[in-house]
Amino acid sequence: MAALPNVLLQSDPDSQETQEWLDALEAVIEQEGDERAHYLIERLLELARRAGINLPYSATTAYVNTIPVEKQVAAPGNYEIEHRVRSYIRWNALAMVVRANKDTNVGGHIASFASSATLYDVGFNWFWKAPTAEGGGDLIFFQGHSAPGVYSRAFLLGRLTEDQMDNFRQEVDGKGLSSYPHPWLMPDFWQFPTVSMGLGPLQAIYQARFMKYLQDRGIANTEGRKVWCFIGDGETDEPETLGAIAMAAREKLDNLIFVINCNLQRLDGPVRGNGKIIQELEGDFRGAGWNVIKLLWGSYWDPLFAQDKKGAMMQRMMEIVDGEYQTMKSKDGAYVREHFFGKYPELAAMVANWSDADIWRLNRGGHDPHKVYAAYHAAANHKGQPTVILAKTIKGYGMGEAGEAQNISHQQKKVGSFSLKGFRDRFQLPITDEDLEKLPYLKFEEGSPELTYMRERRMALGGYLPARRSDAAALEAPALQAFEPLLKASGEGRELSTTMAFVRALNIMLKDKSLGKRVVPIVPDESRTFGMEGLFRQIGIWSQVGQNYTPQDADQLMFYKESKNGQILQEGINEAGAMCDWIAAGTSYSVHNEQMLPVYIFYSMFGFQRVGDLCWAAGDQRTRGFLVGGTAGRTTLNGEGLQHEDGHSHLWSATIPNCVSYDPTFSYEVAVVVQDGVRRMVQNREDVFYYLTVMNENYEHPEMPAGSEANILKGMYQFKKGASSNGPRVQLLGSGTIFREVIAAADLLKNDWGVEADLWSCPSFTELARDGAASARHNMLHPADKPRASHVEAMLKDTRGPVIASTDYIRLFAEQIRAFVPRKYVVLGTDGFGRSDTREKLRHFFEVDRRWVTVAALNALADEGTIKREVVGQAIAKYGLDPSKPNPMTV
Ligand SMILES: Cc1ncc(C[n+]2csc(CCOP(=O)(O)OP(=O)(O)O)c2C)c(N)n1
Ligand SMILES: [Mg+2]
Repeated sequence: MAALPNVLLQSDPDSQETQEWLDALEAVIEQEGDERAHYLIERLLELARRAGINLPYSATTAYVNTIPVEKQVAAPGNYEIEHRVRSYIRWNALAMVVRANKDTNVGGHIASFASSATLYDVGFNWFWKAPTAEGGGDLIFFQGHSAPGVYSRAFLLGRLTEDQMDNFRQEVDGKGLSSYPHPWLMPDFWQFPTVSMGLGPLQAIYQARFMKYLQDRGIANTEGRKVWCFIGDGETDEPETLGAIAMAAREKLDNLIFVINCNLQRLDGPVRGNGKIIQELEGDFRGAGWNVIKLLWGSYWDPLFAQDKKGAMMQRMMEIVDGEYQTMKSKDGAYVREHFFGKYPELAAMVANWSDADIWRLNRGGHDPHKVYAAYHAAANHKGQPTVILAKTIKGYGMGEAGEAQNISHQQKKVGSFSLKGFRDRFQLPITDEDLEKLPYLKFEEGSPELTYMRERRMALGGYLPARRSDAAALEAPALQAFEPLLKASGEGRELSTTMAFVRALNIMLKDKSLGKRVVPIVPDESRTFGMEGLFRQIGIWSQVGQNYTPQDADQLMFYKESKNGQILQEGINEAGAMCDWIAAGTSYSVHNEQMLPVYIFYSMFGFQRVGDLCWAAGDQRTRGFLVGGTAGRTTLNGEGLQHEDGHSHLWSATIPNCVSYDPTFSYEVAVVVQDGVRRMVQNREDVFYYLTVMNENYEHPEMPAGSEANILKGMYQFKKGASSNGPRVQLLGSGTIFREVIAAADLLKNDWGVEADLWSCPSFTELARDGAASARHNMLHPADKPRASHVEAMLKDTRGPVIASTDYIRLFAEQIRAFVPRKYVVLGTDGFGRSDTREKLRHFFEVDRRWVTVAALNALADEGTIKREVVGQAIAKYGLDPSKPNPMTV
């Protein structure tokens, strides 16, 4: 498509007429105000469009500040003091990184915070409320690489010691400061882990919306509280950063402010060297429905704009691409004179009497506290839309030759003495030449105007930030008896799936007096898949606007009910968003001082595998709640095939240290695990979360073997003991629906081969493995003590015969316990790509069904020498297994 003509760049055939129109508009703006002017322009556009004039949509505006000087709200406060404070903060942030790297090689970043110091300072001084008895305070997502700046401020305020500052990134001995925001490592300080780029902004949106949910449901008053999210311009390349911005606008999240630090650089080089990141983002956000505030130029430019009657300077600003803007800031005033002003005579004339130093002083918006204040003020008071502030800054501001606006800025963690001197002089720091090399931390004395000012500002805003709370009141968990229907046998001919069992458990929780209101069911458009549609009517789907239509199924008992105080978060086909809902609800005990219990049920294949990094962030953030992988297992989902059949989510979940996972077979296992999860999370307030896989295969459920609760939770209990005999014997292990094949294999072994089997249900190979590893570690470190037996050993020690496990997951899942099995151990699993077929055929294909378990058991007995090898061949023949069957791994 040919480029559309840019009418503004065409020569003006009738400049007098143009001027008349402009004058008329100017007069309207002056006399009747913005709204009237807006109205008139809209009417003109409407007329033009009706007349068939092609007016291409433009979501971008000129490359200038959105807030004109005359509309700038004046910053209160004492500029000089704030500047001195900020200069100290800048210095300490630099010093802590350089000092940490003198003796160790632990890294750290100087340039990111150097570019955003003012953006943070204005927020800390004037906008960000800390939680108090009256209100929960604002939520701040700090850019991970700017952590040194946040520590530096905390140090000046006496919240951190010099010793801690010197242990930046040295976390192991327990007195260091974490490299990035990590609630796990600094639980009283950081709220949100942000350094996996893109996850901060995505989570910020859902945190903002969850605040509205809490408000609508009458659980917490979140009115007036804001979410401020700091983002790197390079970080906007992440699909997660921009992926949910349309939702933020649709939901009118005016409690959400994105501050994008547009220093034009990422790690390797420019973000959009040949374009303009700010213009691109302006279009993206405005198009999505956000209020966009561009903060490009600092106050020193204002007099030049006032002279720029014909728009030549604006034109020049638009012509230049980011790569060039970056280069200019790595040079000097003379270079800017030549390359920026030199292009047009009228521009050159504007600065003809200026020195190069004057030109160099022309600042960018994000470094001007007055303009930053005005932008924040506008953002904080904007109604009906989220706001994004696009702040133009310089990466490595103040680093001079050591890394100001250079492509190496991001990685620079050493600063030579020449640059240190430059930094000191630029920020007028009281450090002598001799002391410079020692990189002393600067502090304001007790009683000094600066320290007093800093403290007063924070006290006016409720206290220090960042700060993380963790003392929300405990809730009482329902007793196991509350889940009684699930503990009993389902009854002859009454079949149900573990999914149905879980939904019943959920219903029991929802009806619980203390817990019910706190449960947050979350679904990404899969309620019907899991038979949860009954909940729509029962507790409603939350919507800020209620239900402005008659649902198609209004005449049905279980109609699709949206409501303002609905409880379900129906996220649409959006697993990442649903995961963020879950994190927001699961961290509410800290963020809002209100315990909630999120239960997010998803298609297990689209869980950990799809949003694994968010699951990791959830662990870091100490999220509490249930993740439920429905239609789990490689062979249990009838049909669907390769991209749906999960044979490995339990390996993902096992990688997260505070994730407790189970693969239950029977409804009583579900009940025991759920009850204990609730008890641990909301009653004991342990920072763990649960992952349960549930299946949609219907079968009868037996009654819980008496007294098995504790062992179910440990991950292994005796389901049934074989008859006592002196003949060959095996131990059969299994989990999930495949445990039923294992039970059937015990019958085949007995009836066809005279082999007795003891049956062990293993609801959690992962918990078993963790316990085994902990016992082994203990024993190694306490050689003189009586060795501690792992649970697996304790269960199997008085038994006889080889141990065979079969599951619906890949072998590694059950392999986890190999080291703790006291005898020969054989594992069957579903390694290979899934595919669609009947359960029976798939279980045969993956070699995990009763016949394969039987053959594997016989083979293990033959290996032991307990039975003759030929029995194995007889079994293969008897069960019709084809020895030349291809390996499922390869087909
Ligand atoms: C998901 C992810 N990918 C890569 C990185 C490595 N990384 C750290 S900072 C950075 C560049 C950041 O650039 P920008 O977002 O512009 O932030 P700035 O430091 O310029 O403010 C990269 C690639 C990361 N932290 N997370
Ligand atoms: Mg950047």
